[in-house]
Amino acid sequence: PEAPSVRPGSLAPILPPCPDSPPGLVGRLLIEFTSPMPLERVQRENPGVLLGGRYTPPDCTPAQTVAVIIPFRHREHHLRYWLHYLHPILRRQRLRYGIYVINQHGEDTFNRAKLLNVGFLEALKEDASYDCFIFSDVDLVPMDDRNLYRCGDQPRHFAIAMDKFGFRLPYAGYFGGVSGLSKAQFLRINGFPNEYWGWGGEDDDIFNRISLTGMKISRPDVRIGRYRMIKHDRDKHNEPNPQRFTKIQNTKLTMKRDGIGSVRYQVLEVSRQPLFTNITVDIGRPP
Ligand code: UD2
Ligand code: MN
Repeated sequence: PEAPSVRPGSLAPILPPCPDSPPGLVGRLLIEFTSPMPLERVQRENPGVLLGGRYTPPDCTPAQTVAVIIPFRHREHHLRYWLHYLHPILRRQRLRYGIYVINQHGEDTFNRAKLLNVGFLEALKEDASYDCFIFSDVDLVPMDDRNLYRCGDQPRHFAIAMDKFGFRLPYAGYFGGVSGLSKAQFLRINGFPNEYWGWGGEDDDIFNRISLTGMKISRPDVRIGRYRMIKHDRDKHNEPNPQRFTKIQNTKLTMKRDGIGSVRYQVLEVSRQPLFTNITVDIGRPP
């Protein structure tokens, strides 16, 4: 066999492109949330993950660089399960990726979509080469590693068959849970809305933005897009937003002024942990 080629001026061999269908996937996975999951164990079991939750496959060059963005507050026990299951999956999928936990500071009303906008901007500040953004709830774990966390030529909805919805889509326009947009797709819809405070509606607004800009949602096979959600009660300060029904009627008007172009926030702390980057942010409060 030929010797591996070497880039001029560098000692690193040029690796072949990562395959479209990664070898070594296992398919359906056993996911459970009963045994406790200490962070030290998760760290021990993922030695290949670099500080801040970064990973690059050792044996091939991926086509994309993926930022996984998690909206977060007071869900440390969910995060430990998420990291335990997802790092090995993403590694088997041969992704170059980084994990960003966007932690809402304070106890004002939660705002999931605004946190996701912050994650998009802050991940790009860390590494301008991110070109694919996967937005994931902290409590959702895929049950099949063939559900590839990558971007395509249309926005992708990954969490299409959740245990809590009887492994079916709850409605045709459902876009919640886990979704993925390329950088260009995200900018085309002006990012996500900043004005949905509390639970609900923001995922439907994002769906509207995608439809209104002439894009179509792509989804995995229903046998593959299966998820388990860690059972939980509704958090404090994330009560259902009573304005959500009227707001989602007006996406066409609001999406131009409200989005990634208008998001205001203050980063309070960036901390690179062994398995993820934590970004604590003040996003303000509802008017
Ligand atoms: C559903 C959707 C979710 C979103 C939400 C409405 C599913 C599986 N997911 O989630 O994508 O559209 O409805 O807003 O249907 N979080 C915290 N701390 C908090 C509150 C929320 O970390 O105090 C984060 C966390 O990542 C959580 C996510 O926000 O997974 C969504 O909140 P949820 O899990 O309480 O809402 P759920 O399960 O109804
Ligand atoms: Mn949930």
